[in-house]
Amino acid sequence: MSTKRELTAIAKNAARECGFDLVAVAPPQYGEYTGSFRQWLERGFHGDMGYMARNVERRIHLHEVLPGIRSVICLALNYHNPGARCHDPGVGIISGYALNQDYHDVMDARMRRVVDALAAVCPGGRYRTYADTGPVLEKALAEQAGIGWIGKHTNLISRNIGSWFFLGEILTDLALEFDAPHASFCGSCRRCIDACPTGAIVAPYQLDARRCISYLTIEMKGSIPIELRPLIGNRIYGCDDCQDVCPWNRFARQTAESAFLWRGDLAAPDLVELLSLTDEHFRERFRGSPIKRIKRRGLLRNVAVALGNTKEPAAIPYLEKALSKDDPLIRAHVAWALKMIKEADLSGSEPGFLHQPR
Ligand code: B12
Ligand code: SF4
Repeated sequence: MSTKRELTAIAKNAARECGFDLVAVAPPQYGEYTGSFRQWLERGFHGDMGYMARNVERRIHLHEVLPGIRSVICLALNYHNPGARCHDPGVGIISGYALNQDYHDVMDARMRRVVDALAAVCPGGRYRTYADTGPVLEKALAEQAGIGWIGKHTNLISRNIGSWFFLGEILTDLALEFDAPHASFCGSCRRCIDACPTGAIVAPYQLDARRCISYLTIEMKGSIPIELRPLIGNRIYGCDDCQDVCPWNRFARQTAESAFLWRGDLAAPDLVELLSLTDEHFRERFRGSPIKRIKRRGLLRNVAVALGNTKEPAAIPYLEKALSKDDPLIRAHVAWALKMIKEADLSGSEPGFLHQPR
């Protein structure tokens, strides 16, 4: 029979051997975070993410997720690719976390191995794993475990590795040693708030998801609000601006996980080429990538907005072609893009540079 200390060491050693960058243990409760979460929902900041508003009691009471829960093992896996970003307006920007394979699969496989190491010494233990896959407030748990602190942009930041990492948790009924919660090191800095293109960080630590480009380009399935489209620029999947400007990301280093090393064709995808993707090409190109989640329909909607924002008349023939035969959601965004470009052309404003399709 292993002691609490021995079990904690087994879990942490297994996590490090599986390649996790950070590991720490939290008690299974949320304390004051539940109040902030309820307020966020009351203000409607979750928008169309119905899953956040469903089963609220389950999300704030961990024992409803795993009866008898006594500890939460919090894990972080770095996905950073320094210098992978291309700021050319003729290409789309894909957020750094989506430049290769889907992290849900990568995190899950690694967490299973940590569970196996614990189950080898505690076969009767109960375990449940999550990485953006279940009703848990992951950042609140990770802050309490001391993995890092919730920054003003609402992402978790580590003093050692910055904020470019995914979070995962192993909920268990084993009694483990808890780590100390992390203090905040944001100080008076407000760079993330000032850098946000859409003003989504409405106050420090409070994000109105309905304005966040990550929500608009990934989570929201319908029409993107017209007043927000020009602010999206050429971001076609997620957004990293608030983390790009964070001084703590000076300490970020290259990921050691080969599944997250950027795929060359995703670092600077040509907008016109993406606009011509068929369903079959989309499936082939984004197999195993998180981008497959938004389907061709969601991606082409975003690409149309980005093309409209280039204000480039050379895009008109490609957009007109897309207008003639596509899904109503894509057509509506393509029509908006054509309107933007034609209006800009009439007013004589400078177009952005558009790549010719290869
Ligand atoms: C819903 C969701 C979103 C939504 C809403 C984001 C949000 N801030 O809630 C949208 C679609 C916008 C989104 C975007 C992104 N997401 Co997201 N998302 C989630 C999800 C599923 C739930 C988050 C949640 O519970 N929100 C509820 C609100 C209330 O939480 P909150 O804003 O963090 O508020 C808390 C604190 O700010 C605090 N608080 C509130 N007020 C105050 C006031 C004070 C004074 C203080 C001290 C604290 C405080 O209390 C709140 C409750 O805990 C998690 C996975 C999970 N299950 O946890 C991933 C998760 C948070 N996302 C993640 C990522 C990577 C992203 C993006 C970076 C992706 C991208 N590049 O496009 C962006 C970042 C945008 C941003 N600035 O946050 C990672 C974050 C990893 C990290 N290092 O923190 C997570 C943990 C997924 C994972 N397993 O890795 N996401
Ligand atoms: S991800 Fe982009 S849009 Fe969302 S809060 Fe950060 S800077 Fe603003």
